[in-house]
Amino acid sequence: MPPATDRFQPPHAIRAAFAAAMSLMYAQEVPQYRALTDLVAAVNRRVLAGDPALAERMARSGETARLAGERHGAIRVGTADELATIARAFAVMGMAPVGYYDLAPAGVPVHATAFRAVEETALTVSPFRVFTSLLRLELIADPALRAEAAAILARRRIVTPAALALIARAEREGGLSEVDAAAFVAALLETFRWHAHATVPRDTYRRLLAAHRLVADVVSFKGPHINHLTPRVLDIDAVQAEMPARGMAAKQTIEGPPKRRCPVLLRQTSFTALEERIAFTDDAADAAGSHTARFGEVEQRGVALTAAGQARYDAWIGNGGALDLPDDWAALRRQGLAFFRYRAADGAAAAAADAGLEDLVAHGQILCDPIVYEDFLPVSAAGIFQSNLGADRRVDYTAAADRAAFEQALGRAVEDPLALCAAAQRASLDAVGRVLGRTLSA
Ligand code: OOG
Ligand code: NI
Repeated sequence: MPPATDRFQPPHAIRAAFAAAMSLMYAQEVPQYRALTDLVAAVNRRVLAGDPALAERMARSGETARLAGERHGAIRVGTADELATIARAFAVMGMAPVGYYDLAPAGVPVHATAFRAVEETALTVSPFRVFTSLLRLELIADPALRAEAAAILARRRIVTPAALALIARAEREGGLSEVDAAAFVAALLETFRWHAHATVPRDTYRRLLAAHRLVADVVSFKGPHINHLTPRVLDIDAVQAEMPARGMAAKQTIEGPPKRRCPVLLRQTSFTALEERIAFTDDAADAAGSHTARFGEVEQRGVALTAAGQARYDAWIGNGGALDLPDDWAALRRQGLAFFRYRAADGAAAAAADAGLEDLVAHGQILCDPIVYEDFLPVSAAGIFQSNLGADRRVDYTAAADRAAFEQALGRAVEDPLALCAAAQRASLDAVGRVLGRTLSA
């Protein structure tokens, strides 16, 4: 008998297959998405060809392999039950909730997490992430509308019975066979499909829309349609500049840190949401209404910052001025502002026994590469939401963040992004230490 796990498809392979299936579906649904991924592929080829050092570093860290298929997407769910179910579905694919994002201060009545792989090797197989927002119904001011929205949401089932059965089997048996995994991917895809038929009459939609465009988007449809899939680009300024020539209306500004030689965190831009024909339940003919929800986005990822580095970024977001972060890999590393992955150079075992980490790095015995930021930025996410919801009217929410309620809905605590990066850096140092026969600290 083979060991039990050999019967199962690795979760990371299921995630990769799911990401590919989502990408295919979205390209069929939204042709502009294909135009965007074509542009990104062209820019990435150009950047790698023109920067051999970057190409080498990315190949070494496994980033080149994942780059072509790298995507993040976003969905918005309506209830605690829906969030819990989605969390179970993503767990089958090795995706855990990482981080808590409160969007209420930015006028968006949701809080969110990002489901993604957490281990380095798993991220290399597939870094696919889904930014998942939960509607905060309590932020709908009108109690009657709030109750109506809750009742509408209570009636729908966003995951098919077939997908639910396979989730339960994976939980019960510890995984899915290859055949079951393929069936699971196909069944789960249905949850994120676009439906041109709203589940509500026109007047209900209008009232939900008046409360907040996002409320209408979450409540009026059969399920949480994927609202964008974002490829990763190595030069976002190039994409921003070239989008119009390819027929895409780029958002005014790029979210996130300024352009730098040494990219940090995450920079994002998007093209505005499409106006799509939809039909209400009381429409005599099909597709008499319209709805804007789905858009296109690109992102450029840089190094993950430590708490100290993040504090400087947050200060810049809060106060403006100049971003107080050295634009130099060595300085970022030595000042403890960013996370790095260390590895021993070939032949490093023969290194002098009493040299410290910095000596060994300086002498090329130990090499280091920036650890990619795998998460999201709340202010940027708010900017992406806003540019796609339309800035017709600004809603102000005074409610405080409610991480406890979010985690209760989720059925577990979210993982801490900083702790994950610190652990990755630590593990790399430990591995180098084993090669060199000593203990190293950053
Ligand atoms: C999610 C917006 C956030 C990002 O990349 O920051 C996001 C949404 O519009 O549902 O995807
Ligand atoms: Ni996004």
